[in-house]
Order: sequence, then structure tokens, then C-alpha cells
Amino acid sequence: MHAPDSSFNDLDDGIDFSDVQQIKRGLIASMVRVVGFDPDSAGPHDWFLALASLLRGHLSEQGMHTSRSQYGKDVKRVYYLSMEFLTGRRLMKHLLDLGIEPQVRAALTALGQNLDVVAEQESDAALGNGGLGRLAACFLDSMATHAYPGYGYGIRYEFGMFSQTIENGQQVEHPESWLQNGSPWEIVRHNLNYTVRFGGRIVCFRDEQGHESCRWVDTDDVIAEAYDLKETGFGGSIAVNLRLWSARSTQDFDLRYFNEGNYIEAVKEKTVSETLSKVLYPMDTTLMGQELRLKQEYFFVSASLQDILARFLKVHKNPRLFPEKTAIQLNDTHPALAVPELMRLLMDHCGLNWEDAWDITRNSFAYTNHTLLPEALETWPLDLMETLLPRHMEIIYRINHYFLQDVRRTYPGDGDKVRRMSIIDDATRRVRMAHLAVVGSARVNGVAALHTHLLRERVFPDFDRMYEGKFVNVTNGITQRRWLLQSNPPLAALVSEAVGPQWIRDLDRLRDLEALADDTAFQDRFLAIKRQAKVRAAALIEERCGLCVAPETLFDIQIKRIHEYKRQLLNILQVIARYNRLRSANAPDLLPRTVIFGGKAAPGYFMAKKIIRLINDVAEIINHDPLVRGRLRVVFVPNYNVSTAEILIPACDLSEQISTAGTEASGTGNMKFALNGALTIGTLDGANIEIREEVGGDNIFIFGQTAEEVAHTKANGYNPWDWVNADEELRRVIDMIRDGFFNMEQPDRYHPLINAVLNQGDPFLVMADFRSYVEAQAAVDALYLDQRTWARKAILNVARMGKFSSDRAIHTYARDIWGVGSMVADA
Ligand code: 4GP
Repeated sequence: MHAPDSSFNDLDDGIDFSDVQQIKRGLIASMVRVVGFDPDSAGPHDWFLALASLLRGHLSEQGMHTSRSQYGKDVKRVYYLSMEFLTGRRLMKHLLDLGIEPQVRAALTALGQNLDVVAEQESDAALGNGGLGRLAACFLDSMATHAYPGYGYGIRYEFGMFSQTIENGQQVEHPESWLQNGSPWEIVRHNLNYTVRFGGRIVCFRDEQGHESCRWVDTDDVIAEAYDLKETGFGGSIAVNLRLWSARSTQDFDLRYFNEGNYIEAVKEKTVSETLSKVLYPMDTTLMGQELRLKQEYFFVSASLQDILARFLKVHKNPRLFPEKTAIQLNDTHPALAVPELMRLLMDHCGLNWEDAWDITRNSFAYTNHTLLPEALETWPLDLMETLLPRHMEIIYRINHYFLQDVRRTYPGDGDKVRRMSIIDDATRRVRMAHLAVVGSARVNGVAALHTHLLRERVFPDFDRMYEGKFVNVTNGITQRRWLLQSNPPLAALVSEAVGPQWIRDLDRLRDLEALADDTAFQDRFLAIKRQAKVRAAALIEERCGLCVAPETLFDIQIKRIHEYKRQLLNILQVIARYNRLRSANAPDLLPRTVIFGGKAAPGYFMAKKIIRLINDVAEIINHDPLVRGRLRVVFVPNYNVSTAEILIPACDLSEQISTAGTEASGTGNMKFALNGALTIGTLDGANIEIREEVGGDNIFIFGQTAEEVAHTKANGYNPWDWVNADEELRRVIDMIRDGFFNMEQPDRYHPLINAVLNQGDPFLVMADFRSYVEAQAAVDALYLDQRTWARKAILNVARMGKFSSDRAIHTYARDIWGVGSMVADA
């Protein structure tokens, strides 16, 4: 496959990373040659760059070995197309994967540096909003660890998720460029680029045999340029490539303007094109119909598919083999334009006819849905699509035409069904991207058992009936490498000591911990580690919020995007009720608690921002009230991101997973917390249900209405006031908020919030679940008093988390959806 003299097994300057001296020399060389700084005066950030550059060379080498072996075996590959990859920092991950953390630490120490300080220099790459983006990052890790021939494609946003500060209790957004100081991990490939086209018109002609072919002409073009990041797996021998596209103008200067002396006009075109990869849309689970977003979607889809096809055609001359050698996963509908794009490439570039192209297309894709919220189902206006992507619109019309023929054949005379299932919504004149993705995919999956059930029953019932076996479930998972090994080294070490280190690749091994759940010596060590993590989190809170919190108190944490359905509001109502109890004359002996919130609200999401403010206003009053000192604190940790999660999750006693049943597709934070020995208080929603199945009903606090009950309550004319009026404690809490108890300076501040919840039907049943939530919280208090029993249950939670590894999820995708094998198993 490659010439023998291109072997690179013994590169002259290759470093033996088990040798501290060699690493040290390598670091100095990297500092001098790559960073270009004198090692004598270099600071931690320079050393971070030197170290990252050194590792990048090594990772690139691993990547090349992986790639050669994939070509050599001509394996089936899997491509993960995602608008978001929330990877967080990479340095420590790579060191752990390669197993060289102690050596690198020693080498840096010899150079007068501390690895932890150096690692802190890295910016947190937040190229994603929340769950769906972080899931993508966990999946790359599992694919690399288990040697699946995986490949990620996304966008190299210059500005990722905004950074958040809290000013006067309110969220303020600031642009955050993870690239401000450059990213030493990237391998820049200026010469690997594709043209992505927009606008223009279609010219079609027929040859003598009657074959029609079309050309897309007079387009506005943008260049997509590749930037590669190597994702290591545990053990470090395999690297999966994450290719992110950056937009570059096709023209640097428009010479017409330049010659007229109008310099600014001359570069305008360049600036406009390059905005395509400028910024991540900071909304999760909500639709925003902007043209720029649609362009971003097409931009990354087109570049990725051109690249995928080029790689395939390098080896295979026959495009019909494509589905045998390629599986493409669509992470939500954001990349759904991949369906018409592949059709276009196969027909207009490879010369295939419609039938063959369609056969290949629908056997190559699979689509994961991540949310049931109706407002998140993407649709795009027909006229916008026709203007921006005229060829794709033609293809979509034709896909829809044949598809609806099928529907009519299967259900003769059912015009309603045809209207409901159509990819085009005639009433609103929009394209339904989810329908396109379902029709164009071989498999569609939900991300937890309940979610998949509801997808089939409520969102896509017609499709489910028509396509038997198309809808499947793959419950989400998380990588234990980042969420235990890396983020909680003391607990990871204790676990390894107890059950051996195999859990790092096979999380089911944690099951052996069950035998130690009653062992008091083990419990003591477990509790000591929890306390140590709480001390660390307390330091973070002090630094970010200027607040002192006591590690002896129960740490009750809700960190995730701020969303009405996730019900941070329910949590803060419960906090207020607790505050009232503590202040009453016959205050019960309530356990001291620190209630911690964190999360970002979409910048235009009025209610979510109000909720943040309410939490902060309530915190302000409670934290300054001497009556409750030492018994209740409320903290809102600003700028929640992956790095913050890595510190807070190990410190958690009580994990809040309290969404209205039937709204949270899965959740993955719930898994991370339990893996780190927190007990969950939660509803029977998303993956909580499966967590309960695994850990046992005695080891989790479940409350609230089930998804079925929620539907029933709503169908029977739910009136939130009935619940408020029937519950004196709740009534008082609502009155306090309404009367401005927490915001005397502007007492009506929360009227819109109260009004929206109580007078507009409380769509997320906050009032209906309040009482049962408070009762569950009381059970938490009672149990926490008994530290032995608490520790026992927490240990059992850790022991029973095997199912929630992203390794299990990836093995399932590989087997049931992609039909790909592990390279190791293949060997
Ligand atoms: C999230 C879901 O809200 C969450 O329940 C799920 O665990 C996660 O995807 C991964 O599947 N959805 C999004 C989104 O992040 O933007 O729709």
C-alpha cells in the first residue's frame, strides 16, 4: 500500500516517553524550535505550548499508523457528523491515555514547572452547547479506545460557547475565543480544502441515452479548510481524527474595488464568507431559523461528504460499494442536508442514476434524535432553501415525491397521513429536517429507553409503523476515562486498588465493588475521598463567587443548561421552602446543605435568564441571613463548562436530575454524578429510569409524576393554582417571590415568571411535582444523617454504573447500526 522507505517506525528524533530525561530534552527542543522562546525565561503557558506541540507530533504519528492500518485492511469506516464537539481541555486526557503523566510531571519538575499549573493554561474548547456535543466527545474517546475506525467531522468555530459572568445576579455573555493564543493541538491543512457552493441556478441536460445530468452554476463559493485534532484512546496506540472545517474566502481581494482604491469594499467579501465558521449558535434544544445557521450546516456537511467520498474513491472505483465501506451518523438533524448532498455528489459528480444514488444514500446514513421538545425540530423555509441550495431543494422534492408515493401505496386514501408525513410542510412552506433524516437513514435512534419509546409513539408514530425495525434505542453513555480516571484520581485509584484497573476499558468490572459496600474501612476511605473533592470544589467556589462553603455540609448540585424543562425553578422553590422552615421558630433539625447551581442560558431565552436571576437573588438573601448561617447556602457557579464539571462532579453528594418526566431525552450528567458516588434525586425521566433499574430503587430518590401521569394530568385540564392553593408551604413560597421578598429594590421583578408559570398552564408541572419533591428531599436529609448507610448506597451506585459507559453505547452502535468491527478484533 505504501513504499517501504516511507516507514516511520524509527524517526530519529522520536522520543521514548517512558524516559524522563528524553522528555525533558524533547520539551526544551520543542520550546526552542516550535514555541521560539528561551527556556530560561519561559512561563507556564509557554511550557504548555511546548508540551502540547511535542505531544502533537507523537499523536500525529499514532494517527498515521492508525490510518495506514485502516487503509491496509480496507475496513468499513464510521463517520460521526456533528455540529458540536464539546471536548474540553485535552492535555491531561492525552497524558492519561498515553500513560505518561508521571514521567511528564517529573520532566516538568526538573524544568522548574508544575504540571497542574501548566495544564491550567489550556483553554477549554467549548465547541458545543451541552449534552449532544459532550456525547460526541465521549463517543470519539470510546471509538479510539476500542479501535473502531471512527472519524469525527465538525466546525472549527473561532468563538465557541460564550463565557458567562453574573452581574447583579444576571447572566452576561462574553465572546470566548479558545483560539486566542492559538491551539497547539491542531494540525492545519491549508492544502486540504473543498469548495462549498451556495445560491446560483441549475442547468440540466439529457444525453443521447436520455440520462439527465445537472450542473449547478453561478454560485457563491466558500472554501472549507481542514484542521485536524487527534483524539487518543486509552492505551494511546490508536488515534481517531476529528476534522473541523474552517471557512475561507475564495477571494482575498475583489480587484475591481481594489483598483478603485476602495480597500475596505475589496476585502468585504472575504469577511462575509469567513463569518461562516466564526461562532457557535449558543442555543440548545431550541430552533432558530437564521440563514447563517443553515449555511453553517450545509458548509460542514458538504465539505465532510466531499472528503468522505474522496477517501472512498481513492480505494474503490465503484461507488455502489459505498454503504459497505461507510456508515455516517447524523448527530441530530443539524447535518441532515447530508442526505441530498450525497445524492447530488453521486448523481452530478459520479454520474449515477437516481435509483442507484438513492439506494446508496439511504443505506449509508443513520440519525440520532436528541430531544422531544417540539420547538427543537428543525424546519427551514422553502424559499430560503430554494435560494441558497437550489439543487438540494430539487433533490428533496424528488425524494419526497417518491416517498409519498410509497406512503399512498401503503395507506391508500389516507390523505391526512400523507400530509403529516411529508418532508415538505405545505401549510407553513417549510422543509421538515427530521422527516428528511428519517427517510434518508437506515436506522433512527433515541438515546434512552423512554426517549425512544416516546419518539416512536409521539413524534414519529407514522414512520414507526411504516418502517418496521427502523427505530432503535441506544441509551447514552459517558467515558469513564474522563469522568472518573481523569477528573477524580483519588477515587479512580481506590477503585483500581479494590477491583483492579480493568474498569478503565470495561466499566462492568465495577460490579466487584458491591462486595465492599458494607466494608466500613472501605466506606471510610470512600468518604474521605468525597470530602477531599468537596474541599477542592469549595476552593473553586471561593475563587469564582467569593463565597465560603463548608465541605461538611451536603453538596446538592444541579449543573446543566438552564431550561424550563430541566426545572431549576423547582429546585429553587424547594430551597426557599427549606429556608422558611429553618427560619421558623420551631425549626426542625435540618441537615446543613450547600445547594449549588451552574449552567448557561441561551442569550435570547427570557425565562431561563429570569430563573438565573431568581437563583442569585435568593442566594443573596439566604447567604446573608444570620438565622440560617451554617445550615443553608446557595451558590450559582458562573461559567459552567467541562473543566468546571470536572471539579464539581466528584464533589457531589446529591445529584439533581429533576426534569418533567417525558422531556429529558436521556441526560448524561446523571451518569457522571452516580459514577462519582453521588446519590440521585430525580424523576422517572430519560436515563434516570435505567439508572434506577441498575442501582436499585433503594439507592436513588425518585419523585414526581411519570411520563404517563404527566400526559394524563395535562389531558385532564391541569390548573397549577389548584396545587398551589392546596399546599400552604408552596403558597407561601410563591407569595414571597411575587411580593419581592428576595428583591425589595424591584418587587415586581418576577411577576413575568410567576405569571408565565401559574397563569399560562405551568407546562412543566413544577407545581404538581413540588410536594413530592419536598418529601424526597426530606428522605435525603434523613439518610444523610446516617453516613454509613449513605456511603453504602453511594458505593453501590458506583458499582452499578457499568451500563452507562459510552463504550457500551459505541459497541451497540457498531454492531446494530453501523455494522463496523473493532480493528483489534479484526486483527
Ligand atoms: C441533549 C438532551 O437534552 C439530553 O437529554 C441528552 O442526554 C443529550 O442531548 C445527549 O443525547 N440534547 C441536546 C440538544 O444537547 O441540543 O438537543
